[in-house]
Amino acid sequence: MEFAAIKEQIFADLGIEAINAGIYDGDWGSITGRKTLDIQSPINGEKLAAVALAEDTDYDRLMEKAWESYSVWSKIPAPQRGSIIREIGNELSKYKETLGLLVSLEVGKTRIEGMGEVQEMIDIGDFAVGLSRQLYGVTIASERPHHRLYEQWHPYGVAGVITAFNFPCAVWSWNALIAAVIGNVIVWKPSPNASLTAIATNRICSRILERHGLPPIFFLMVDERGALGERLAKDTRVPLLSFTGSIRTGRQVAQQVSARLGRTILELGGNNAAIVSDKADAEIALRGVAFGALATAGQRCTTTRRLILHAGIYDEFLGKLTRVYQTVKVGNPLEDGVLVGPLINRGAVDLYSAAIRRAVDEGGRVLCGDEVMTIPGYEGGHYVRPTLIEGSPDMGIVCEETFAPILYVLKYSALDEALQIHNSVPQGLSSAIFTTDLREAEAFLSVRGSDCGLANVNTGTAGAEIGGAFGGEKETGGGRESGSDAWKAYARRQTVTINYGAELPLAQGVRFEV
Ligand code: UN1
Repeated sequence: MEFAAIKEQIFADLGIEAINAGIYDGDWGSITGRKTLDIQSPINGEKLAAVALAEDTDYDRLMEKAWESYSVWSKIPAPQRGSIIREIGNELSKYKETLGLLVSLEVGKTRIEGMGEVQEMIDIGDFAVGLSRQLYGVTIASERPHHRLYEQWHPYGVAGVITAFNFPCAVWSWNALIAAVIGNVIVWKPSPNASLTAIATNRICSRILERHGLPPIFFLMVDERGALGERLAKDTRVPLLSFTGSIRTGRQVAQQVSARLGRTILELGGNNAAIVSDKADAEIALRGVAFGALATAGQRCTTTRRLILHAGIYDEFLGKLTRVYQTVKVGNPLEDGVLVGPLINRGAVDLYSAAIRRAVDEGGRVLCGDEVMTIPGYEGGHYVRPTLIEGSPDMGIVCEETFAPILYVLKYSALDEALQIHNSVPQGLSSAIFTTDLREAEAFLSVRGSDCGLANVNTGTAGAEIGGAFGGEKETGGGRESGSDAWKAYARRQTVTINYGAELPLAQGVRFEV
C-alpha cells in the first residue's frame, strides 16, 4: 500500500485530523487560537498533520484536574484498577496495526517494529493487571511485645512522564500503566516529534475511563520547546517525574527535581557494547550485533554502538559484518525487506555526519557507510548508510552516544582487556557478550564484569523484554522501569507500627516514665 493510502486509512481509524489538540485534561483542548506544530514524516518529509500546542496557561488547570482525579482513582481498589488496565490493553490490541503504522509514519520505524512497540504496551498492560493483585508489602518481626510492623505502598499522586521520540508510546506505557495500577494519575509530556502517536495512544487509553464514567487519569500536554517539561520538573505538585532522553537534558531535569527534593526515574543515554569472543557462535553473534546496531536505524537507547571484537576472529567477523552493512536494505520502512528506515530529522543526519568526521579526525577508519542517502521517491526523507568505523576506545567520540547507525569496532586479545574497554565509557545501560565459553560468560556477569543495568549473553544489547527491570547505571541515570519490582519506584513506602497491647514498650529498651 502506498504512503498516502496508509496515511488515509490509519488517520481515519485513529481519528487524526489536519489539526489535533495537543492537550487532554479530561477534555481535548480547543485548537483555535493556539500555536500549531507541523509534524513531518521522516520517511519522505511530507507534512502528516499539525498539533495545537499546550500553553503555559493550560498547565495549572491541568494540574488541578489531575489531583482531583487522583482523589477518585486512588480510592478504587487496586484489582479494580487492574481490570480497567485490562480493558485498556484489549483496546490497544484492536489498534495494534494502525497505531503501529502511525509510529512508522511519524518516527520512521519499520512496520514490524512499529507494531512491536504497540505489543510492548499490551504486554506491560498484562503485567500491570497481574501486579494489581500483587502490590505486596512485607511484615517484619517487631522487637516489642504485642506490636506489629509492616510496610505498605501508596501512590505518590501525580506522576509526570516525559518521553523521547524513539519509543513514542511503549516507554510511556512502562511508566503510565504501572503507575496507574498503583493509583497514580499521569501527566505526559511527549517528544514533539512523536506527538501524533502520543495523542492517538492517550485517546485510546482514556476512552476506557470515559466509558466507565471515571475521571481522566492520563493527562497529556504537547509543547514544542520543553517549557512545560521544565514546569513539571520544578513543580512540587509532581512528586515523581520519569524522564527518558538525553544525558544533557536529564542532568538539568535531575537538578531541578532534586532542588525541591522530588523523585526522579531517569533513563538517559546508552553507549552499549557487544563483546564478540573467539569462542562465540559466529552466526548468532553476527545477527545479534546487526540487530542491536541497525534496528530503529541506531536510534534506541539500547543500540549497540561499540563492537569489542576478539583479534583471533577479527578479520573474518568484520568481513561478514561489512557485507551485512553493505547489503542491508535502507529506505521506506513501510516496504517489505527494508530493515533500516530514516533518522528522525535533518538535525539527526547532521549529527551522524559530524560524528563520522570527528571519528576520522580522532584517528578512526571508516570501513563502510558514511553516506547521506537519497532514496528515489522519498527525497524528503532522512536516510543515511549504516557506518562501521574501526577505532580505539580512547577516541572521544567513542565515549559519546550519537543517535545514528554508527558502530565503532574495537579490537581486543584478552577478556580482561575487553571488560576494561567495555566499562570505560560514562554510560551504563545495556551490554552483551557473545561466547559459548561458560567461564567467559560468567566473568562478564560477575561483579568485575559488565557495569550496566542490562547484561546479556548470546543475545544483543537491544530488544529487552518488559518482564525485567529496564534501566542503567552511571550517566544513564540509575532509573528502573517496566518489569520485576520496578513498580516500587512509583509508590511511596510506608512503614507501619501497630501496638495492640495494653502497655507502651519503647524500642531499643528506652524507658520514659512520666
Ligand atoms: C529505549 O530505547 O529507550 O530494549 C527503549 C529495547 C526496547 C526498549 C528500548 N525494548 O531495545
